[in-house]
Amino acid sequence: MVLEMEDEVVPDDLSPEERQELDSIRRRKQELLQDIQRLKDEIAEVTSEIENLGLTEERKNMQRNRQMAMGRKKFNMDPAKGIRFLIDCSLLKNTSEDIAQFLYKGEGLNKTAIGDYLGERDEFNIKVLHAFLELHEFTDLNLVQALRQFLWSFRLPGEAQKIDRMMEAFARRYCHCNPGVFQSIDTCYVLSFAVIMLNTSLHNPNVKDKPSVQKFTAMNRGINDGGDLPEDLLRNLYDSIKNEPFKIPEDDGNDLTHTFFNPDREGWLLKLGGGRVKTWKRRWFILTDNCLYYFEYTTDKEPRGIIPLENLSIREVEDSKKPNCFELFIPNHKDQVIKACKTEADGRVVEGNHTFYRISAPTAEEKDEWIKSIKAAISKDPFYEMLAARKKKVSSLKGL
Ligand code: 4IP
Repeated sequence: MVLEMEDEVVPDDLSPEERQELDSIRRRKQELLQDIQRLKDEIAEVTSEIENLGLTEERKNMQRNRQMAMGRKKFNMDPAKGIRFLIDCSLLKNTSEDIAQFLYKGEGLNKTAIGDYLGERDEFNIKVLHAFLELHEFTDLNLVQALRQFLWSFRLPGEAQKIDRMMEAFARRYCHCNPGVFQSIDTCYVLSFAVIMLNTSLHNPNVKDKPSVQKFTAMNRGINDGGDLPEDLLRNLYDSIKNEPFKIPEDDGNDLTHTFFNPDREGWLLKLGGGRVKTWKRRWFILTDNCLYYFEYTTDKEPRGIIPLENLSIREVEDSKKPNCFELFIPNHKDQVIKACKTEADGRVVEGNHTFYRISAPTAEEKDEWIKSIKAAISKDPFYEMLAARKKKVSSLKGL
């Protein structure tokens, strides 16, 4: 845009000085008009830059949101990969605090995946677990209220060792927020399990024998480092659970009254046949519902055999032909046939004839994992041994 000078009427009778003065005024006016034009142009330029800036910022935001959504999806399928992806996209800092915050917020995250990540044995995951618990505020909550909050923030994994780590971290945090309530972290840990089991006993329809409050208090005698916990405290916890069962995330038909009793594992193993000529067969094993199933192929609908684990024990054994062996047997009944069934080649289902099942795993690690999972299934209650050890610890302090 060009600015034009207005037409002016100039009198004829101006003196030379006045004319000079008038010229100088005109020049100044012209300069001013040019300055204004320059400023207007500059303003237009800056405005357009700001608008463009807004657009790129918006585009960047959109990209960030897309990556975030992708990271959440990845996390739900494979937690470690999802976290890696978000760190690579600079959407998460590689610190236990930042990751814990992300899991605690839990926006768009599957709570089973959160539980799996937090339960991992890796040193860094354990750090995240502790940072995650720091975010939980348990001050002045009773143990049941704190457990409700904790168990709602993710889904407890089925594996006993993972649960052990998570409950230990919970107990530590609870005691930190509520000093003086329990003599030790172990006491808090043991009582937390007692409460979770009480929840199962009271609300699982398969449990016929519902414990009374007297039984609950009697069962927890001596757990406060050898001493008793106040009866009021136990009674309150009992009433709270009785009136309202624990609510856990994602109702996929597996609530907390079942979660603890379904350790799952599947994989290829070698099994020694039960016939006169012993042959090793590669079978696909599935451990579920306290039974060991084996299949010829992973895609088979019907198992070749089913071994109920009730009354069986498991031990590691050496075999001259195969590595990483373990055996299922009936304790103290060496020659008794194990109750099991198998499908004959012609499709008939018959009783098994093994007095022991010898199994070989592909690696030592897998052998250990299988033994651990089968032990957990056999004891029905995967925490039995874990808890027994702690109980022994907290009760043995009596008299010290
Ligand atoms: C068979 O050997 C297989 O090892 C069977 O395993 C086994 O049944 C048979 O034991 C054994 O004789 P051959 O195939 O060399 O004949 P699978 O059923 O997995 O194929 P188990 O009881 O181990 O399932 P007997 O005791 O059923 O004969």
